Amino acid sequence: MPQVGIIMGSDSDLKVMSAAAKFLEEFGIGYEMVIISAHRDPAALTEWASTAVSRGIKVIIAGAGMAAALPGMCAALSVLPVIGVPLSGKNLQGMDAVFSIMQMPPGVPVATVAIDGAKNAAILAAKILATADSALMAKLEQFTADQKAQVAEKNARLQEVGYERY
Ligand code: RP5
Repeated sequence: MPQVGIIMGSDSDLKVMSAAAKFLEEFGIGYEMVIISAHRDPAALTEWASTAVSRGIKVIIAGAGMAAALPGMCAALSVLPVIGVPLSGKNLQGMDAVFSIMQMPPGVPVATVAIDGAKNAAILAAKILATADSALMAKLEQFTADQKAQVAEKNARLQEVGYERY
């Protein structure tokens, strides 16, 4: 049963957004993934976002580039938490999308991750789901501990071999 809805404005967004799907798969979190454009097909977006709750979706991850209306419109059309992923790849390297997605009016929040930060969007979605899922919380605690161990390993190697041989 999908708990996360991953939506993007174009197939040109897919390469970056696939990092979100990959993380959710690693964590055993069901998701659906769709390409729907807010500007090119607003009716399809309205249908998808306004029925997300009834499909069992709990968090929406929305990636878009350029004018990037998609995350904001998902937040307008659904009460679900929306995580926006500003995408680069066009002329302004994602600065256009990041400002668009961040600047939501009061009352309609979108949590915005870094430009092309699809993996972090999935981690944040997992953290939201984990507040009501203790098994998932335990997996995230392990994930955090693993990351910490990796940094310690890197530092130990640096101390051992020095920066030139690292
Ligand atoms: C946005 O416009 C999409 O999210 C995409 O990042 C960008 C350009 O889309 P394409 O022209 O590549 O289809 O709506």
